[in-house]
Amino acid sequence: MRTQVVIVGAGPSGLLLGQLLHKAGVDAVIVERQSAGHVLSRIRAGILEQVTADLLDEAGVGERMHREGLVHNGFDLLWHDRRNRIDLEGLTGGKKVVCYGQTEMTRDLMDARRAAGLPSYYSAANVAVHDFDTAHPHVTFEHEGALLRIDCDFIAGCDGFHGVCRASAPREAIREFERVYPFGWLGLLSDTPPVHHELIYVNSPRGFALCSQRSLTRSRYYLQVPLSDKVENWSDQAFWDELRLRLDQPAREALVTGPSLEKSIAPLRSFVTEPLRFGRMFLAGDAGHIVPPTGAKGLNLAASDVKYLAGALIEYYAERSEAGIDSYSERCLKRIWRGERFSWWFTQLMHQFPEQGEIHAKFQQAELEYLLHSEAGKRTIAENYVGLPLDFGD
Ligand code: FAS
Ligand code: PHB
Repeated sequence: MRTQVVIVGAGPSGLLLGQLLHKAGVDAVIVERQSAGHVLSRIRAGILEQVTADLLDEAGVGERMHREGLVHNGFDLLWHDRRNRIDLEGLTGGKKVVCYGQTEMTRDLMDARRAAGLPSYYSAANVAVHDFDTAHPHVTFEHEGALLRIDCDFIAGCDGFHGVCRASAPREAIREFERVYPFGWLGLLSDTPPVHHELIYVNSPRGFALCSQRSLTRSRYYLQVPLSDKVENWSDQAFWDELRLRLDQPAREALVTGPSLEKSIAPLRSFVTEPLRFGRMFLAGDAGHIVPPTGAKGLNLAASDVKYLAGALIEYYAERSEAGIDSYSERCLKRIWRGERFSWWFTQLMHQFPEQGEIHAKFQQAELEYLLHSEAGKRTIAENYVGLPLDFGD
């Protein structure tokens, strides 16, 4: 079998890349380790930057996001029992974010791919990438008992943090930068109305909390928990009780609790791979980088990688130019490092770090007091949260 691009991974990165390439007449096959149902069962990101929302429109899958997504003009930062609204729209000259779950975005992309009859292999086992340092790469995998091989021009490694593509890059050609945080996020999804019409990020002495949402009837909450914690240690009641202790009185009164639809603990890390290109194999999304979700950047950085990669591959086939391919890694990494920096900084600002001693709490207090009493301070939060322009700093 032969195609132009093999995309490894059917998460948002792989599916969005497949859709953008299809719209431009570039053939691609997606090879995914899990079943489609398993991919859709993951509960992950919830906030889309305008760049990501625009990409969904460009891919022809933005209709339900516009119908069901919730446009947010700001969010609250709760600290010392005081709400401080970050007016995203006012501080960034009109920019906003869209609250639309990653699961729904993935579903929209899967539906579009299926409707177009595009080739995807789910439940593919032992996926391996070969000869990407030559002009004739190929991918092998087992599917329904058969060993398959797909020859291609390019391989897009959209297979996430635990994927095979980054792991297959020559060790001497790769640099990895990592910081692991000494806590995780315990997330709970419930069919209850959100506690507030916008998100509430909480810096509480008991730990970070986040009140987010998926719709007007479905909420997503997070609590900072020790890395040693286990989700089975947390009954729904224990979760709601701890969340209440971290909220202010108006939120406690507004909180509607209910049974969890999903509950899980996600570890937090900052991670970047350099470069993102190895011959004819490219890494995009979580395959190349990970951020702590505090800044809502993970999915959005994946989307900008895909925008650059789709543009480079389309340019190659349309103009036989390798300019976009040659600049792919450098262009992505500039934006990735800005997203990594903001995600790390906002995580440091909003979480408890007891192991860093009392002085860290004092620095945090001084920084929050400055930021929340300064127009410039709030603007720096707002312009990073809505997403810096793609050509920022060019
Ligand atoms: P993904 O990991 O989503 O997808 C990779 C795909 O590749 C998966 O379907 C996987 O099964 C497949 N794959 C892996 N190995 C393979 C192989 N060998 N062969 C074939 N396929 C293979 N971001 C936010 O902005 N906000 C959040 O709140 C947030 N919460 C998160 C919680 C968790 C637990 C995790 C892990 C991430 C979270 N993220 C969050 C980040 C997340 O949204 C990612 O940024 C997003 O999923 C990136 O999408 P992909 O790059 O497609 O990677
Ligand atoms: C979410 O809704 O899952 C979410 C929102 C904002 C974040 C992280 C997660 O910063």
